[in-house]
Amino acid sequence: MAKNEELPIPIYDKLEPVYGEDSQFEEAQLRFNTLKSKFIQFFGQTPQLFARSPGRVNLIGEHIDYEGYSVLPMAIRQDTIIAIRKNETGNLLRIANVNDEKYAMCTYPADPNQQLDLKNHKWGHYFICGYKGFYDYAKLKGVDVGQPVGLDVVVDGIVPTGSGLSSSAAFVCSSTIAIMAAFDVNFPKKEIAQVTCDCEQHIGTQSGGMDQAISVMAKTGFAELIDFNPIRATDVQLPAGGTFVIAHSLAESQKAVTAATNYNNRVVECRLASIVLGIKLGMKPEEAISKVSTLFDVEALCVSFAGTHNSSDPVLAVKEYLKEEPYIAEEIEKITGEKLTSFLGNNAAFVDVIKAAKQYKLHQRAAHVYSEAKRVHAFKDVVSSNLNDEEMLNKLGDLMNESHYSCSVLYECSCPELEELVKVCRDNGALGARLTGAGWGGCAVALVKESQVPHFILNLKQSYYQSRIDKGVIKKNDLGLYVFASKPSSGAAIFKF
Ligand code: NG1
Ligand code: MG
Repeated sequence: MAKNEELPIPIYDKLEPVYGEDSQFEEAQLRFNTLKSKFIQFFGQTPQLFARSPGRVNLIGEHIDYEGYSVLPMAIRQDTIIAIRKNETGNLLRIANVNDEKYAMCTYPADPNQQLDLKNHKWGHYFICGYKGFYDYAKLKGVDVGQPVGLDVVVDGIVPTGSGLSSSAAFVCSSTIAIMAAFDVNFPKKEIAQVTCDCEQHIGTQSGGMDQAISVMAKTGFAELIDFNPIRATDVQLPAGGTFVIAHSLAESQKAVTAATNYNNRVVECRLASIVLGIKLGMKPEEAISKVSTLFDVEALCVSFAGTHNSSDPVLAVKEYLKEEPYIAEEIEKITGEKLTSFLGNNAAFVDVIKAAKQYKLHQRAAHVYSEAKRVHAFKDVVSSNLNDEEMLNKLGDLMNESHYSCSVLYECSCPELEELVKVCRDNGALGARLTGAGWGGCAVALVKESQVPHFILNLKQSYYQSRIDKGVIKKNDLGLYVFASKPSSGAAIFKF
């Protein structure tokens, strides 16, 4: 049997294979009906087909995918669904939303070579990422998809935005898959995972490939260990008796807007840390600059240094060769013998980072990445060990707590609301709790004994959300959108009915 990642995106003629469980099915039916009638209302025709792709919660492995390290997320039930139709006589991409009060229709030219205006962020930009990705990929594969034509599209997304649950990847992946299906092509999942990962970067974040990989390759009932270069997914069966509860801090993290000081800043810090480590460990500066781009690239050097101290821990090299005090640009330039703008300058996102950054915390960022990468494998090892379920759950909780500490203290991607929420989770009996996704706002994920989940959620409502309801930050009736238990859900799909 072909491996899951080698298979194309499944095409269904009914909703049940994806939404077949309990109340989910009815909700899905309602959403698809609304999507279809909105489509007719906007464009006067029925859609040609639908595509869906889910959000995800990352269980462990934060801010290491873009450094080449494996991560361990699971898909959640919340997804983005898209209705699409080719408009052969048109030359516009018309992108509408079922929630047209919040998201007004966006139009773009039907031109795969258009550049996105990143200074003017529009919600439709994510669709264009998928559009550009589709054409780039078709070209790469030598598939003739003809002259560009118009596309009419309606979107319905229920992954909360700015929450670290990857609403962006759900949108980009469902867009790319809808466009592929509209042009009657389908590629293996692992290839679509790579295309969507590359094309989401058009939005301006130099992100890794975790979100798209899990959104495309997820399987009901499993978390996945995602490896990169090349992208692969390995099923991870979670121990019985534990449930992951997702809780929103209510601080919205607008990653596309804060990229230069937050997300891309960390990508640059990791790049600089890896180059400096490479040089300190014996590479010529020109060689390090041209060959090293991730901490993964210099791990072997770090490990061999550690070996001289009877250890295999790359963090030892970090401790030896990267000072704890932040570096200023001039200090790094002295080591590399080249201006930052000269070796990072061909990437517009990096130029923005250099302009905004006053200093670079190379030691802390590298220590986070190497230690977090280890925790991912420890998590996987616990799950496949012969410990009993309870022992496993306790160990997984500990790893999640350690991961949060590292994100918070070394990577500094937490925020006061997330700190409070994680503490509230632990105080209320979570076996472990951590921020999930990029951070700086968004959600926490807590591992809770299954039998305690209802009580746990109730306590969270009391101790975290009630005061925010009183202040009018959220409505009481919306609480279910902000705190919920989640099971591992299925990945992307196409529907033709
Ligand atoms: P979120 O913020 O959940 O979209 C981002 C990146 C991931 C990964 C995590 C941090 C995008 C599309 N995704 O996730 O690749 O780096 O942060 O682990 O930017
Ligand atoms: Mg995202």
